[in-house]
Amino acid sequence: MEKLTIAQKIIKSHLIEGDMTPGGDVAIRIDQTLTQDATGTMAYLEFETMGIPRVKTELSVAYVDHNTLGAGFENADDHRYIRTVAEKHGVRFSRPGNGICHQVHLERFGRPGATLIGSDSHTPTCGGLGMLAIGAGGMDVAVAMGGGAYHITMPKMYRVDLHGKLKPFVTAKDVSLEILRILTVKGGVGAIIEWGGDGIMTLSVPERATITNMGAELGATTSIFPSDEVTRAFLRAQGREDVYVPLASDEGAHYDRVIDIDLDTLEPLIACPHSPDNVVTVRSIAGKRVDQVCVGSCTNSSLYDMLKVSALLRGKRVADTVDMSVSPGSRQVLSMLSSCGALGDIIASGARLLECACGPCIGMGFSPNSGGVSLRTFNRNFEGRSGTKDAGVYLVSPETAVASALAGVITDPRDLGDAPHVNMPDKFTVDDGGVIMPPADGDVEVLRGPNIKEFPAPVVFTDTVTAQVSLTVGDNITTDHIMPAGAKILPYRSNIPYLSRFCFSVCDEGFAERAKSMGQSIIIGGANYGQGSSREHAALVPLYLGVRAVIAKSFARIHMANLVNAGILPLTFDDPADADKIKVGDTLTIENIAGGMKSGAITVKNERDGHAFTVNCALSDRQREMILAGGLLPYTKKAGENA
Ligand code: MIC
Ligand code: SF4
Repeated sequence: MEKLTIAQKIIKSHLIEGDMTPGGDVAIRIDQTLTQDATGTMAYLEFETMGIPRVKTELSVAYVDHNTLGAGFENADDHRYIRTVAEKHGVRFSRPGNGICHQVHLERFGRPGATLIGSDSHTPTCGGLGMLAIGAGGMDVAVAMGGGAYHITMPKMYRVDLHGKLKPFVTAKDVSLEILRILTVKGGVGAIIEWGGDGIMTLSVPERATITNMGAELGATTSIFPSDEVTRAFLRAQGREDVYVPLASDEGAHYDRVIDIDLDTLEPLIACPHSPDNVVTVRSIAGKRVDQVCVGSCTNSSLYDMLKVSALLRGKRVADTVDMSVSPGSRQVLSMLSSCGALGDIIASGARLLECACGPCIGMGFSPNSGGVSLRTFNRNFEGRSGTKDAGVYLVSPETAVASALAGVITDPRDLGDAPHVNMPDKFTVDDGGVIMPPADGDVEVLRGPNIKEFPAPVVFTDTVTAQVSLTVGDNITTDHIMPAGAKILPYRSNIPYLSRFCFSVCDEGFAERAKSMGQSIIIGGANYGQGSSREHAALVPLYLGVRAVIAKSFARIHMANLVNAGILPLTFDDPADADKIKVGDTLTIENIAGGMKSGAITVKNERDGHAFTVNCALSDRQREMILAGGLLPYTKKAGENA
């Protein structure tokens, strides 16, 4: 009999079409979806165009956790739109303040063996309880809510085996940083990472979720742990043991790569600016001044993390020169911290309590001072993401965060003496009052504010495109470069024309105007173009600005899918050296697009010097048709008409 990995088993049990050979296109049935508010407005606008009265999934949840500052009417209007559209179509609505989507989903909704897609790149957090949880663009989530299949390129399987047990003050976050050090931010592209080995029995579900969460930073399709007695205990404590099923890979299952990590020899680690894989030991940079420390985010905001933080802060004060914030991941975490008294220790230490939301992680407040050094328990430290362009953001464990906040300089937490022992409750306090259930009849008026604008009209491809190059960029361009977030811009996620002014503003202030004046244009990118967030705005905004194709050395998975969904042609250089020969303002002719997409190779000519080069087009049949139709929405409409 065929020996399967955990992910292969879940894919097989949800397979609608395709063959499971790595690199092939597979379509899978989706059991659950999640959206958050920064990508959700778009996803529901897209869902509405499909004309489907009620979602067809087992469960769909709309969270509000990103845009919670409410500096103007925009956030409140968008929340009201999401609440009403969710109620109308049978989606549960997790109110602002109820918590970060991934933390709440892990606590209350995720289940082993099921499939989840979410319009957020950290959706793999639920892989911590044996779920196949994948980040996707809003359009893909809209299609899944409507009962459509989710298409992915069948990934390779990697396995990471953990051995032994973590030493005091060394944490699951350090495991995440270690694997980033080994694999880098490109190392997981095209792969699903399964975690195993005897060491995983020592890790609780929230710790496992810290690890699967940061698999997003490796570029992996997702990451997954087995579902075992640890999973069962977590679900029981959440009052949800009924959804438990055991899940393990078959003995002898094939992995394309196996990595071993010895937990006993790991040390506290830190990712230095401006990339999560820029990892060194905390010890090696200890003593550096720290201006700000932030604890929270979907990576490290569980009750377990917060109890450790509180125990380490007990009876101590944050250094005078440090501004420290703590954002618990969910209302459940916050209320349990408060009822056991641990919250008091955090408050007494001088740390500032922020609401249960993404907050500083996405630059929604708490931006560091000019040139500041900020230590964060988060998952991304891309340039400018904190809201302060010249700040240096470092990623650490909660333990390292507290040790450094107390000392005012980067400090190895092992210098604190004895590690705190925290007792986890056998039962979490369950109160799902923060999640509004949709009425059965869907008789709800959807309320839209003036901030909600139309999304860009699709463009159908002609066989030859001649356009100027509007931008050339290097490797590892993130979606935070393409379409920045932060307190000033994030409220406009449902207003593509306004957002477009800020496209690529982090690296090239003149891009938006230039692209617009060119009418239609082409972007030249490096390797791993579009890593990071799942925001489809990083494709919709360039589409609005007239970008027809992106030619890169390689693409990150979700962004490439978003480009195709938006009807922008993603092409890769056959010879990466050709990228360096192209300048902004050059006119490129892309010939025989329909035929080239089929054969997989297209010829591009640079009209400036006559240089012709080959680009590859690795698209599935379905994706090719999508491009020719002008993207996923017109394609879905057409498919519906032909059905
Ligand atoms: C992020 O961490 O970058 C975000 C904000 O959660 C994004 C989604 C978004 O841009 O709205 C993500 O990771 O997908
Ligand atoms: Fe929110 Fe940050 Fe997690 Fe993204 S990475 S979902 S912004 S907490």
